[in-house]
Amino acid sequence: MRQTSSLFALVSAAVVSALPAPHNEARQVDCCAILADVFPDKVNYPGSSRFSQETDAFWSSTCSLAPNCFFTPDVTAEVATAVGLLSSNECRFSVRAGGHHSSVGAASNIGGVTIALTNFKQRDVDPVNNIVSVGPGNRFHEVYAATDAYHKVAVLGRYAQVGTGLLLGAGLSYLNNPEGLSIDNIVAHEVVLANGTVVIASADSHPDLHKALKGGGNNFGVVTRYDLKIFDVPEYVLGAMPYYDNLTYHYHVDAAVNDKFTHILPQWGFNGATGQRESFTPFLYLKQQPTLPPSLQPWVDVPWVHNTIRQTSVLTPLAFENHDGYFNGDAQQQRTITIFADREFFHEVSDRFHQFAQSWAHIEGFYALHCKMPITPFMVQKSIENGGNVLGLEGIEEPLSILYFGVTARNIEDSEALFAAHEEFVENLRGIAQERGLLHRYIMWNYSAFNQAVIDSYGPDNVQFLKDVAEAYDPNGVFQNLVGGQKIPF
Ligand SMILES: Cc1cc2nc3c(=O)[nH]c(=O)nc-3n(C[C@H](O)[C@H](O)[C@H](O)COP(=O)(O)OP(=O)(O)OC[C@H]3O[C@@H](n4cnc5c(N)ncnc54)[C@H](O)[C@@H]3O)c2cc1C
Ligand SMILES: *[C@@H]1O[C@H](CO)[C@@H](O)[C@H](O)[C@H]1NC(C)=O
Ligand SMILES: *[C@@H]1O[C@H](CO)[C@@H](O)[C@H](O)[C@H]1NC(C)=O
Ligand SMILES: CC(=O)N[C@H]1CO[C@H](CO)[C@@H](O)[C@@H]1O
Repeated sequence: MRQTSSLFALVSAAVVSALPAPHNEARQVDCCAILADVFPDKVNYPGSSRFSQETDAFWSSTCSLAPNCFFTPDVTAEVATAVGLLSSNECRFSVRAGGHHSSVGAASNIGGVTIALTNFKQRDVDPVNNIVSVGPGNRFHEVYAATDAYHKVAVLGRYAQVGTGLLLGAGLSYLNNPEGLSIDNIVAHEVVLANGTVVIASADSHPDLHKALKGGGNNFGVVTRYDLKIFDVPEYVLGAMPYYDNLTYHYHVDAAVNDKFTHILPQWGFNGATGQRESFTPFLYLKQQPTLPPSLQPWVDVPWVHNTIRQTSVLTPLAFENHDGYFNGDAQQQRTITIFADREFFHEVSDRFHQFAQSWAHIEGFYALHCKMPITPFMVQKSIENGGNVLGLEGIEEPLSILYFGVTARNIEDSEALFAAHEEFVENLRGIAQERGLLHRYIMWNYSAFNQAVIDSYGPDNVQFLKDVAEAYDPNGVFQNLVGGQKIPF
């Protein structure tokens, strides 16, 4: 098990308070043993190879923590039995899909049970009704591969190894400009509720729960299947190009709005070991074109070192290309704020982040990553057409930009000071954005840190709606009190 002893020392007071309180400790209930009685082969203790495998499945070393056991169910009925037992015994537990959230305590815990959904590999394509049914244990490259076979694609994350937890928070995807966020393209969720009941949540069945899950994260149950819309795709133009703020601004206010076949992810990185800025900007065009479309042309008119532009009709290779250079096991912190796209502020943010990154270059394995990603009024309109979500973005009249900031350190010992400085940096930027009237309250769940108030950022009406749904489906507050991560502010 990696670095467990140092981790205990480094989990700060703030982090501990974000983890649920150990309800049953006084009663000495052995929650792993309760599960092992029923599922002797599916409860994995420290020392077993499966325990190590599940520990290594977390992207950030700060998130793997030290549960007493990993429970590795194969089918929904087993999740249902287990959740019923964990709830009734007041056991702390966590739910982990792909393990790529960087928020400590979101998908594991210390001394409790972590349900690892690794074995839920269903990916059934229904090309007639244009649905793919996806088990939560899939990584996105597996889902891309399943639909590539039919020349279809779902509104998924862009990186090969990222997991389906993305489908509970928001979901930035290649298809955002024409189809909206990932959460808005889910037609049904199969959910295990706190009392072990299994329900299908869709527009026709438990629509309130269905809507609450579109942004509500792990607050309502364990999702054991997602039915996702899939779309026909012709050949794409895709590849990767350098990062330029002016072009990024142009993308937000022009290409993303006026040419919905585009998708661009402008990424700016700083490598501490080389002191070099690096940029890698995946882009694609969702329409067959003999030549590069005008909306992408500016990105090849600037100087670039290497590009991989090609025509293709499959997306799996792009998901791997994007993921190149990302691996599990470093200490990671991600933070995010949302602003209205602004050319001058875009430059300023990049300059300030570069200065910040330079000041941490001495730390082993240091890497800093920054992205600016649009949410356009059309995307919000799509959400409304598809039944709505709980993010509270309705009414925006100009493109928003999700500003992502991530820092990486090789050693967990370096992370405390780095993460604190990173927080200060992002909070300072938030203050500047607010002063200039550029701040939007939204905090995207998937790029948030544990102490960013994500659900509060959805606005009071959505918070009230989520409270009502949580009270209806989980009256004892199991997912509020026993499961960590971003909680509803009760
Ligand atoms: C390299 C990298 C690339 C990324 N790229 C993108 C991107 O292109 N677009 C984007 O939008 N985001 C992206 N993200 C962010 C990503 O959306 C989040 O990290 C997301 O939480 C990943 O889901 P996961 O299943 O891998 O994580 P996990 O840590 O396993 O899960 C995240 C959270 O969801 C909960 N959860 C997961 N599955 C279930 C379930 N079935 N039932 C109940 N609760 C559940 C967990 O309890 C946890 O709180 C990226 C992150 C990384 C590290
Ligand atoms: C960005 O655009 C602005 C306004 O058009 C221009 O003044 C500036 O020189 C551009 N910067 C770069 C680096 O191209
Ligand atoms: C389980 O919880 C749901 C939602 O609160 C409720 O409708 C259902 O009746 C409960 N089932 C049992 C067996 O208690
Ligand atoms: C899309 C999305 O946000 N997915 C995940 C993002 O992170 C949260 C917080 O842990 C998860 O619960 C979401 O499932």
